[in-house]
Amino acid sequence: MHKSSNLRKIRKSMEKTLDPKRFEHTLGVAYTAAALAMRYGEDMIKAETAGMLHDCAKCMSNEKKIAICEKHNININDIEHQNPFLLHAKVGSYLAMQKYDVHDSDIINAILNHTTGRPNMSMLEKIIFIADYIEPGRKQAPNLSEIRRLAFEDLDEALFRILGDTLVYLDSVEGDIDPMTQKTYDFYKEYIENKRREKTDE
Ligand code: DGI
Ligand code: FE
Ligand code: FE
Repeated sequence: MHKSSNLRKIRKSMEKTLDPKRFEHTLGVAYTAAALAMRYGEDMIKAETAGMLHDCAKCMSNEKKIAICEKHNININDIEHQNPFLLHAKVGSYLAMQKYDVHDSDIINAILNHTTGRPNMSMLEKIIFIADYIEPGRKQAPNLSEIRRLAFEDLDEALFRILGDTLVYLDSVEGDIDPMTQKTYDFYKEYIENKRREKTDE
């Protein structure tokens, strides 16, 4: 199947399975991801596909997400047990393969890691992680206009700002921190420090 014809089908499925607000957000992420792909020379169709599918499991009950994980041997950690909404990324990546016929591992990883991130993300994974945070429909986060600008100037700086602001937010609401969220922050803290140092040494 041609990549872009699958994309049209996926868009229709998302319109049916997501609630209207989540569908609006999804379109925002898909188009923002495509714009970032233009900026950074990444495959636009891949970016749009990953954006279109990233929250495909978001409007499913917690019971159903847990049932899918148990049925298909997808590991659920303690934090995910306590905060089952986190599972929408793992379940979403599974559905992307099984239900939406997407087999590109970079797209699957971008869906899988879109909530917590992971150390050493690919360009596409960073694009989806960032697009999710900055898409035009997002309103609550602090520093949004600065991060939106930064996203088109330096992807890693934008990523690091989002990771830091997310930890501050989770601390303020006393949310449990997934070990992967912390690992991702620690990795990019060191990564950014090295990158900034290299820049000033030039
Ligand atoms: O699905 P979306 O709302 O579009 O976005 P998302 O999948 O990035 O989820 C965003 C929420 O996830 C946001 O409120 C921060 C939260 N989050 C990210 N990492 C963690 C986390 N929540 C908990 N409890 N623990 C984490 O490690
Ligand atoms: Fe999400
Ligand atoms: Fe999202």
